[in-house]
Amino acid sequence: MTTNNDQDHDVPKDHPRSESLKYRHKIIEGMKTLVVAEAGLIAHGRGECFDYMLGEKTSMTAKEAIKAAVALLLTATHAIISVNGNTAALCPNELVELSEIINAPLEINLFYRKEGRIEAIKNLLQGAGAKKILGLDEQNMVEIEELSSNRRNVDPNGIKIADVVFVPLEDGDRTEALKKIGKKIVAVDLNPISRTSLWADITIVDNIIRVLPEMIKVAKKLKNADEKDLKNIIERFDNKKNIQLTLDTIIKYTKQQKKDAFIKLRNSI
Ligand code: PTJ
Repeated sequence: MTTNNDQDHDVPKDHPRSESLKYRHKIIEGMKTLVVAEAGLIAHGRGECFDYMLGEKTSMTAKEAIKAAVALLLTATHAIISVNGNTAALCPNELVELSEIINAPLEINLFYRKEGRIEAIKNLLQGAGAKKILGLDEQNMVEIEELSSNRRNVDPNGIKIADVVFVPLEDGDRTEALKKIGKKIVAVDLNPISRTSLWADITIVDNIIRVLPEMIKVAKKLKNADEKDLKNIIERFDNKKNIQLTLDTIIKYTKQQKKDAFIKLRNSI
């Protein structure tokens, strides 16, 4: 019998949910090293719940959103990737790789400020190969007045001057505030009806652990595409319609589960 009594977070490979547990433990380890805020554990659990309802896979609608998001980031004058604790803990290598391919700097921007967190995330990103990280010099931050949370302090060479901001796992008020000051927002949020999802220009409803590798793949393909073709991709994308189709996917999947769940259980006894 496999146990995890020692709490060392080694996940048995044959565990039916080993993939999900692996990421859960990354979040827990991240909290111990200050990368992740305590509330980040709750945010992750909320995400897991929505992921279940999407069948824990990237939908066609998410793929459409990813393509449009990459096109928007590639055509931006100043694109920036905003990094919080959960995203850094889950996929530091992918953040660095995407940042290099699309030429968009990483800026650490936290909702929950706590002594040592910025340093911990900086070290993690540098360990993953990041050469340049913005949002480190707390003395030289500027404020976004429209925003009351800690996230209002931004780097004068990053989010402040960006025309397109990529905000994985966001809390709603910042997306709204950034939109109000004219930024275009690309969001990743497993909750299709969060305020972030509804306010963003392009909402990718999928798990960040699947989104970043897919964005990297698409970015490699689109990097040398004509500007005209990239603009066409952006223009053809309709975020509202995409979110509605995603909700249809969730409804369809849940209905299917209603039929299948107990059959699976019966067959495995
Ligand atoms: O590191 P900090 O201090 O900047 O804080 C980061 C968190 C995520 C704790 C903070 O931004 C927060 O509290 O966010 P919320 O308001 O809980 O929103 C997070 C959203 O991300 C929720 O809608 C979740 O469903 C979603 N989410 C959680 N995990 C994932 C996710 N979306 C995509 N991929 C995930 N792995």
